[in-house]
Amino acid sequence: MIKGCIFDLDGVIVDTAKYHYLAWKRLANELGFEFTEKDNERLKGVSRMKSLEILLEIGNKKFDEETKLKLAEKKNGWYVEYISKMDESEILDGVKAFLTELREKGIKISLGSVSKNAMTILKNINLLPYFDAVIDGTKVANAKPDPEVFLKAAEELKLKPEECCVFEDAVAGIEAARRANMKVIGVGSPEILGDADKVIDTFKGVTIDILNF
Ligand code: G16
Ligand code: MG
Repeated sequence: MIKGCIFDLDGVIVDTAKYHYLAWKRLANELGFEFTEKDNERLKGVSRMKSLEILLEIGNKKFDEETKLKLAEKKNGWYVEYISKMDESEILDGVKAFLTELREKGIKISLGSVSKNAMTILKNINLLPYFDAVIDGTKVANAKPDPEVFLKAAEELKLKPEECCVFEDAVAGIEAARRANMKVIGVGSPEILGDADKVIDTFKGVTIDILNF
């Protein structure tokens, strides 16, 4: 029986991918190359430094470690500026109603994101009070598909992995949930998220019944 739900942030609760994209594109342009929305798909659910590696590979650029850290910091500065303007209106359809129902029925809720900016976003969109635990990029050493982020969330909720269900929009996240021995529900398209136990396109109309496996 499922006693806890673990939510990815970007692509599940809010669409911050568009802000990551704007910031990465700005960096690419500054370095003298183009970065398309299609290229951006490869960065979803991937850590900041790994994202930079992929971006530089696309632009065919090489830098030493110190410069790479500076570039990542620069991108993050722009990203933080974009997300500072976020508010409740950016919560994706149906998410709030679903979180409310879970709380009413005693299901525990955790965040499971590799973003180091997750807390800022949860505060800006006023969702922090819904979460019993928040595991983000400041608390884990290994990004998805490593299961660390989800295992830590289960631990903080004091639940066994098999009592938890993960909601994820990225392939790397689905793999991480599988490796954590949890149920996983994909949010997005079944063609991309075929390895999930179930796939929904949005949370609109989704009820606690979805947790019956
Ligand atoms: C998110 C995004 C990724 C991003 C990562 C790190 O992960 O999907 O594109 O690179 O966080 O974010 P930051 O640079 O803010 O630390 P998730 O796990 O919320 O999907
Ligand atoms: Mg995501």
